[in-house]
Amino acid sequence: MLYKLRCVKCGREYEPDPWRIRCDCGGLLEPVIVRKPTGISWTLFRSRKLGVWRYEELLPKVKGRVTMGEGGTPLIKLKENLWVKFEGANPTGSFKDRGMTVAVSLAKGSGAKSVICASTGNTSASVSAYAARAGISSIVLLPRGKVARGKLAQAILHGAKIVEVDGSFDEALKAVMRVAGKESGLYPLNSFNPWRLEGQKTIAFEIADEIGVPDWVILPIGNAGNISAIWKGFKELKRFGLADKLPRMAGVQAEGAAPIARAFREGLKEPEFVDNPETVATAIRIGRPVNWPKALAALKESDGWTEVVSDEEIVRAHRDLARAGIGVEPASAASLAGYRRMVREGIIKEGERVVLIATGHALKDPDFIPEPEVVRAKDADEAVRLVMSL
Ligand code: AN7
Repeated sequence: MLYKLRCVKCGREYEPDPWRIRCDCGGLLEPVIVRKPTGISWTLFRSRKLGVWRYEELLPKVKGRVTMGEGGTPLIKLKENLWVKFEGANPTGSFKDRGMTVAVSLAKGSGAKSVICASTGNTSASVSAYAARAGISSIVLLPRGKVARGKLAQAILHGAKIVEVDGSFDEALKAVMRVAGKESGLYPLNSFNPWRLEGQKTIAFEIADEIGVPDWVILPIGNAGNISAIWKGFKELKRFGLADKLPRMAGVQAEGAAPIARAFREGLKEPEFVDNPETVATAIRIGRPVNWPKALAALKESDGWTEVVSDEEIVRAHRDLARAGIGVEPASAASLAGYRRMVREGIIKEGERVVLIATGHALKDPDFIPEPEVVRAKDADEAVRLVMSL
């Protein structure tokens, strides 16, 4: 057996089981690889097609893969020592696909009647697409009026059953935690599902494969799954002799939804949750991040850092990335906004190599894109005159 499941709260261990999502004590579970898989090397990985399953020895065994070639996303160089990992290039336009290929494969192989999630949008887009691909139905719970248009469109397009909940994502997630499980046959795909995070750790593998381990990895934090997944990926590389160092992890949150960033900065043992989270970056409009124990551990273990950025800083970073050719959604722009603060504050030192995770595509949130300044022409002649005058 590749894995055992260990509770991050009480340490209790379980046999790996796709339906075993939480510890009996309520704590989060972490899939721990028991021993180094035989034969793994960069040479072996590189002999395979790019993407999540290139690293199959470090992932759960599944009966049949539900896959659309997720992962293998571009690492775009912005300038010397600064890269953007463009997760918008995944099949549904966000990093969530890396997790869903693993978790939906497990759900399908273990008799789930349906898959279910609460979502600020991207999880629901990915869940509904991967469920459709697997031929199982999906149920998505969304905070009413707070999901970006592109993401809602995806859930509709792929045929999810949609439940809108008054209140924030946190309220919707509460409902999922209550209803999901083996009894109902509803398989939960939020990031408290540890198997999903196994897929997301491949972001670390791809970065290390392409440029080696950087000094810093900076990403937005919402429900706080991704930061712990990426950190776990780097730790496994080091443990198995595939890397000789670890990066420092930096998490960025928006002013109106920053419980983890504040807890880390103030050295609190537990975050103070936010009841009415607010930010233009709706993806990370989350006040009670369920993975907070894993995220605080990743920040602490990696000698990491957190930043709290304003919506204005997010807007500016979003525009500047776009003007560099990289279209991301607002939450993803938080990475650049956080990087800028870290440089100003002297946290990132001259010559340090930094990777920003751009978690989702600009097309996810078309309403966030400013109104165009247009000139209008009634026919080709006038259009030609206008073009020449631009
Ligand atoms: C673009 O879709 O929580 O810290 O329900 O869509 O792992 O939660 C989305 C989160 C960052 C935060 N960037 O990641 C959901 C959801 C984008 C996101 C995050 C999300 P986590």
